[in-house]
Amino acid sequence: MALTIYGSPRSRTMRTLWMAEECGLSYTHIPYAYEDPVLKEPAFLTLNPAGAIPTIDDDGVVVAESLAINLYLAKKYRAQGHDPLYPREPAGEARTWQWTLWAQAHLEPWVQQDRLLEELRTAIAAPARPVVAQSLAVLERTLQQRGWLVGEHFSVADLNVAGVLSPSRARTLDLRPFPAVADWLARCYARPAAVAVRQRFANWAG
Ligand SMILES: N[C@@H](CCC(=O)N[C@@H](CS)C(=O)NCC(=O)O)C(=O)O
Repeated sequence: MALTIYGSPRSRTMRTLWMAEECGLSYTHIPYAYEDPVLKEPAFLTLNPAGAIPTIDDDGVVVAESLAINLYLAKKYRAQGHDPLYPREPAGEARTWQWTLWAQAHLEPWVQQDRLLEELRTAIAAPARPVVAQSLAVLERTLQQRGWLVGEHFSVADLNVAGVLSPSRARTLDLRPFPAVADWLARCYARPAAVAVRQRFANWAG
């Protein structure tokens, strides 16, 4: 098994590093930063035509888009055994996609910290607040009913949504009206794999 993960931990690649840790995978890490010109060179564009990180190459299977990568890794490497990260049944799988696509469509655009969007973010900060609150309320209602998003234990659905709602992003939000979200987020980030990977890359400057 030869897995290569491209992308700086100070980017969405952190989610993929977290998933690799959850799966207990060993990998080669090529920590390109998002502004590295190499991302727009032909060799990298062959891997990912969007010229973005994270991107992985798993024995020739090249996948981009952080949340798609995580679904792939969870399905391939942790769909079996105790507390699988990927559900075995179509219903659980559908709910996993549901949460993943929801996070990408309804959460990420409003909480992302893309430097290129700095000015725009400042301009939309006030109008974005109620939209974020609306999405957090969706999550709150769900997590008041259940401990984890899909099934009875932590899964890729939790990782993908918590990855979008990373601690640095969550710090910018007022989570007091959303205690179940705050509790769930704390449980996600207290997982040994989350703690380990965040500690490993805590002082990453790239
Ligand atoms: N939706 C994509 C976004 C990928 C993305 O925009 N990555 C940033 C770094 S976090 C990047 O590589 N930016 C450089 C660029 O797009 O030119 C994902 O979740 O992977």
